Amino acid sequence: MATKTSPELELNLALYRKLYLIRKSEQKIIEYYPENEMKTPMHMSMGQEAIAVGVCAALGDRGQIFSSYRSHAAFLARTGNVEMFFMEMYGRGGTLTGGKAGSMHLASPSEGVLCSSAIVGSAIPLAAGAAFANRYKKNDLLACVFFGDGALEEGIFWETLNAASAMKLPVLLVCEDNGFAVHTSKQARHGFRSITEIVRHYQCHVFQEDTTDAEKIYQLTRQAVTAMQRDPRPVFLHLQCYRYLEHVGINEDFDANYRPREDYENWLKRDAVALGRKKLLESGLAEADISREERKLDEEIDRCVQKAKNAPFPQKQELYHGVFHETN
Ligand SMILES: Cc1ncc(C[n+]2csc(CCOP(=O)(O)OP(=O)(O)O)c2C)c(N)n1
Ligand SMILES: [Mg+2]
Repeated sequence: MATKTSPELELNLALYRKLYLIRKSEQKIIEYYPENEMKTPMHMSMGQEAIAVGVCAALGDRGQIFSSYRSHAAFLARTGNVEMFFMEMYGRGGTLTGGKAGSMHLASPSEGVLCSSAIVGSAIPLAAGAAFANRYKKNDLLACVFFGDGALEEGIFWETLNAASAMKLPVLLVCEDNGFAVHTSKQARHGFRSITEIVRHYQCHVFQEDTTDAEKIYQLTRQAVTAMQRDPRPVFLHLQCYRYLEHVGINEDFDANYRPREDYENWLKRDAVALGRKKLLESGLAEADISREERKLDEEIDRCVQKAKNAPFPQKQELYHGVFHETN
């Protein structure tokens, strides 16, 4: 293990483990998806991992996460449950969602992920509702929702921001701004210059950052939570990122001509996983120690992939279970 330890090194190691876990899990998906055994559309988090990792680490066990269909990073950052992750990718049973969640509806409420939803913006009011319930029950949970820049065009974002500001709901609204909704840039879609300029007019806290450093996002989220607790109001956390792969699927898409490969190459220079590793080396952790951590995670991912591939499919009678309200 680490020769020198400090709280800062411990934090960076914990963040790096999650960054590595998410990146490698998605690389496994890329490796195995062509076998056509994972029957779920894939909206990959690759390139955006630092946001979920930093935010979820800052919220810790108190975090109640809501997410979109691009939820791999949020799910793994909050739960670390690689086994359930691959069971769902392979549509197997043995999880709460019984293989029906796939990639787009990952949820494990007992581990802090309350829902992921494929409808753009639809998880935003649910998180505000959870914040309302938390305040009513006087518990110390922290409701937090991740959504893309496309959700800023949805009425439900503005309605929730308005209601949550008026009701002073302690909810974290985290915008993962990768600049695109499918293939359309935000410049072509947004009738405003700056989202944070507008949101600042609401009675909420606004934080923003353009970084791939999970530690910086962690610190910013801690500041946001402190602000929210001192002065209960929603937080709008606006974070820049870049999606490495196509909107849906496992491939690159620079030949689709809606964004240049140079943008990707520039973002890659500050890749979150590489940066996390570099920071560990700089803080004195030996290469061999980092590699040992990585091997452990690789083995865990391999074990979970094989377990999922060999697991039985759910029984036919499970098909509608949990889909419709059951009265008896
Ligand atoms: C209400 C709704 N409208 C349209 C769609 C189709 N759709 C799926 S993803 C997407 C783009 C969303 O972009 P963004 O919110 O920026 O998220 P990103 O994919 O970039 O993470 C759209 C329009 C949808 N799923 N839900
Ligand atoms: Mg987007």
